[in-house]
Amino acid sequence: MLRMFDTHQIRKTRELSGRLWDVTLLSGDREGEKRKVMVPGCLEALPGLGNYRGWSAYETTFSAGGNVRLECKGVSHFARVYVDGEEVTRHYNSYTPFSVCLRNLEDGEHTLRILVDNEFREEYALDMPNDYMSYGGISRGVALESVPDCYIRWMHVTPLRAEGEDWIADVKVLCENLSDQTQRAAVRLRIAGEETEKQEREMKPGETLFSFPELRIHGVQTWDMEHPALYLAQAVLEQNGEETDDWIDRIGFRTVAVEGRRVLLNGKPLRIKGFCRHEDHPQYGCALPAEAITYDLALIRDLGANSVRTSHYPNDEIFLDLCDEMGILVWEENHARGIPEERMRNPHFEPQCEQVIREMITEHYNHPSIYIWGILNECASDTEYGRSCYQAQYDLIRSLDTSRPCTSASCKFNKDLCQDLPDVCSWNMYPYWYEERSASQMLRDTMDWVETAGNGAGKPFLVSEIGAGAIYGFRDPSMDVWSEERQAEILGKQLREVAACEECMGMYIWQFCDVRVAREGWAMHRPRTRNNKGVVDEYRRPKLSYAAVREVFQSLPDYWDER
Ligand code: ADA
Repeated sequence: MLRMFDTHQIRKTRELSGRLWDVTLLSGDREGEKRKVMVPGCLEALPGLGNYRGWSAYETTFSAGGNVRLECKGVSHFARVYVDGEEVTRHYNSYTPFSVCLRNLEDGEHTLRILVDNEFREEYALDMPNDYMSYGGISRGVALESVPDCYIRWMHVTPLRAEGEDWIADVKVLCENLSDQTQRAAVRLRIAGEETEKQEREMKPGETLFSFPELRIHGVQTWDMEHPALYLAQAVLEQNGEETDDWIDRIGFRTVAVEGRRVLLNGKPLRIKGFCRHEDHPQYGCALPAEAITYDLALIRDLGANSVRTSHYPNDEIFLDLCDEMGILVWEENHARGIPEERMRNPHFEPQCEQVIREMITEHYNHPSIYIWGILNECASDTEYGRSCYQAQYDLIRSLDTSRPCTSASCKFNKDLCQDLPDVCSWNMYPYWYEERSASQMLRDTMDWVETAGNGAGKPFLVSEIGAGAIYGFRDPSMDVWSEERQAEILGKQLREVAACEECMGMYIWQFCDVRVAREGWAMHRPRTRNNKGVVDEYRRPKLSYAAVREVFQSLPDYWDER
């Protein structure tokens, strides 16, 4: 399953995932070993391959002819894609989709071979041994589509404002002409069941953008957390009076704005009660099926939370689709955790970060649940060079999307040079855990500094991480470190103290569930080679802190003006 709804009615599509592929391991002492592997899936979730690093070759076959568009939703970390033995594209970054159009493929059976590498290498600047597991494999779905020479690449719908019973929206549709001749084509829109406008154009070879500003959409409901009303938007491409291609996405009508110290959803000041969540599961690695993601979201809802931060990379669209449906707000961020200046100076770092941002925003633009974009968690925001990267990435986000605010999570107290750049100032803090100070004190100190020397005066302030660790099943009434009792007590104190601070718009708990960490590098020193700050363990079994969090979160309303 690639999405929670059909994305085409006219274009013929087929999923190449949801089936077994042949995999040959190509590295180390397992070289030559063959397996049948479910795609999507992670190599490390297979018996005996829990720590496999290196190259592997995934193979399957498909029957098709004519123009074929092949889309991979995520291959970790690096993919080289071959059709009938010829390399057709390559892509780095595990957490964003990529596609390739093959022109005039001969009718018949073809082989698809994807070489996958999950090694840590200099040229993969965003991956390093880290406080989460960098899994390997074709970890998200693969689609095969038949497209005409002129086809639709994407459609972006920007809800602008409600007017009585209606909504006003901007729509942009990007089309591509794969041929070397100019062709005439029209794009027609059907939004929320209603035919709207049609535009006809000459399409030169390459890309053509069709823009539909200020469209009036009649009688649609506003999307919000309580009533996440969703509608289908379809762009249809017509040539010579025939419908030749289409693109369907699911949209919600809502606005996000920043006003003073608050982020407003449809004009109402949001109070964030959230969890940071890694895509991680002992059985599936990072390739959680829809059922497992749904269970996570059900727990998150039960805990009284209203938001998830996709730390530290863009997530699978199934997760985003489910958040759209369940009215759960999403902070989605690019792929970077704790990267020091030295590595930010790697010549691949900036282009790779920017590519992730481009792919993330282009592909996920229409999700109403995404209310904020994040970048560069705990990177070198305390150096001039680091600042230049933050600046460039914020500029890029703002050039791609003006309808959402942006932020980044910092831990560089007293040294951060970047607080003037984001729309929301976000801080990771671990009072009572890594720090002796109380949560109220840490919050006060950080906010005072951001307001004055930090150059972030007057902006919304968000706690982007707060938490403590516990090992599931370790009970100790004397509250020793790693006991469930100690985590429950610390989290209860942290949350109550943050909730009492009205200038702070909300908080994200680090983290939803325990996760595997790299066995290479510093993180391997964590007990069990896991980051144990989950409120549930890796099997989603609630720790004592579950009840403590639930009590606080459920007592807090979703908006600041509701008492
Ligand atoms: C940081 C980081 C997280 C995690 C956390 C921790 O704040 O952003 O990824 O490593 O610390 O558990 O210490």
